[in-house]
Parts: sequence; structure tokens; C-alpha cells
Amino acid sequence: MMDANYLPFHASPAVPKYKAPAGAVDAHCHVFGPADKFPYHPKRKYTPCDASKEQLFALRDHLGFSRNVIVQASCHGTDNAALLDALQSAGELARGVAVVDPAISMQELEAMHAVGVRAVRFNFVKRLVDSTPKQVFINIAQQVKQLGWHIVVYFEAPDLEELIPFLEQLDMTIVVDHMGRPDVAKGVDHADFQRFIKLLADNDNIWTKVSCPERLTLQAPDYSDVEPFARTLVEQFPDRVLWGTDWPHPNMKSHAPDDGLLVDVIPKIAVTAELQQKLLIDNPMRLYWGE
Ligand code: 0GY
Repeated sequence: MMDANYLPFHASPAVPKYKAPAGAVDAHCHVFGPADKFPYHPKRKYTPCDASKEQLFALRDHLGFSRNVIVQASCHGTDNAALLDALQSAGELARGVAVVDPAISMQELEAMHAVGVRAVRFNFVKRLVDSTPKQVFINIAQQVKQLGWHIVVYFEAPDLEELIPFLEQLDMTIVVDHMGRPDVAKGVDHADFQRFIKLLADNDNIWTKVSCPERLTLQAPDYSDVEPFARTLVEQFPDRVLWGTDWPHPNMKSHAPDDGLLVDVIPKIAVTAELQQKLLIDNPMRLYWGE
């Protein structure tokens, strides 16, 4: 059963005013359960509201998007069954990011590749996962590199400094979730966000998702305080940014975001048609579909 304080996703999101270009990719979203078919992991830190593949695909169509990148979330641990099932149903319309056990075999990884997994996620957010030794992640990275996969990392801004040597040691494409979770009260010019910008400036293999204004804002549901962070990244690194809804928005406390309003943030952070084309189509298609 869903946690007592868990906020279910928005039941009837608006039709966005912003019309995404044909072929747009939602590059960060999840499927949760349904628990009777795909039980949550025994060591999970939260129990979400079920959010099925059918609901995800209906939202994709409602928002005027074409494709999804589905990311394994911590509530399913290293059991990727719900993710793989969704990828199988979606065919060419979805790709996946898995979370794997260090003991996984090449054969299992190849089977995941066949249904569309193209990356593994390393989660450093302490409220979501127990800590994993860096060497374990390095070994997994070396294994998935053989398949041409990349790494997705999730951490919060105060943890970046300590993580830089680890990140710079992985000589493969790395995608940082949610802009490295800046504290937006500090502003774009603060040393913390400037450290993140420098990481991308110094390492052209590091990308980021300009996602999650709903988690980062201090004035929900007005996301304007987050826009300068995302716009800065889109303009400085136009070929290394991705965008995603983060549906079904696990662990939101302030509000259940309206996904239609999240789509309407896109033209404020990618202010030209050219930047939108890169953010929503060219970049995710290159990274996840090899085009
Ligand atoms: C997100 C954010 C969160 C959760 C997870 O793996 C997860 O459980 O990523 C969060 O709580 O911030 O990207 O879905």
C-alpha cells in the first residue's frame, strides 16, 4: 500500500499551451508497478502510487510527445521487470535506464539491450538508497561500456564536490539528473551551481537533464525561480541537455505537479525553435536511439 503521506500524480493534467515539435522525447519518467504484477522492492525507501505503462503512454500522447525514456526508480530496486515490460510494449517508442546488481551477467545486460535499455543509473541520494562503494559502480560502468551504454547519475548539489573525481574517472557519457539539484535560493551565480557548470565545461562527455522545476522551486506551482538555472544550461550546452517530465513525480511533498504546466516551461528555458529541437529531439535521439 502506498505510503500514508505519498502524493499521487495529478489526475487530469492540462493540455499544454506549448506544442512540442513532432517526435519530442520525454527523457525522464518512470513506471511504478502495478504492485500486484510488479511488486516493489523489499528494501525500498518509499511505496509509491502505482503508475502503469498504459497511464504513461496516455500521458505521452496527451502532452503531444512521441517517445519516452523510462528510468528505473529506487522503489523497484534492481528488479527491472516493470521497466522491461513497459519497454517491450513500447517498442521503438521508448528506451530505458536500468539499475543493476553488481553480479549481473553480460547475458542479462544483452537481454536488456535487446528491449531498449541504453544506460544504468547510479543513485547517490541518501534518502532514496543505501550507499554503494564507488568501486562497485566503476565495475558496472566498465561492464555496460562494452554495450555502448552510458551512465545516469542522481545526486544533490552539496554532494557534487566529493563526487567530481569519481565522475571524471568514468570516461563514458554521463547524464546528471535534474541539473544536479541546485538550491535555487542561492542563485545561478553561487559557487555550488558554478561548480556544476564548470563540471560540464571541463568534461564534454557530461550531459544533464534540465528537469524537475517542481522539485527545485521554492514557490510552487510557479516555476519561474528555476528557469534561469535551466536556461543557462540549455544555452551553454545546447547539445548535451535533455528534458523530462519526471512523471509520476515520486516523493513530492509540496504539490502534485500538473504535467501540462511542466511542458509549458520548455519555451522559457529553450527560447528558440533550434534549442527546442536539440533539447527535445536531436539530443535524446542521438543518445538513446543512435540517430
Ligand atoms: C526522480 C526523483 C526521485 C526519486 C527517484 O529513484 C527514485 O526513487 O529517482 C526523488 O525522490 O527525488 O527522479 O524520480
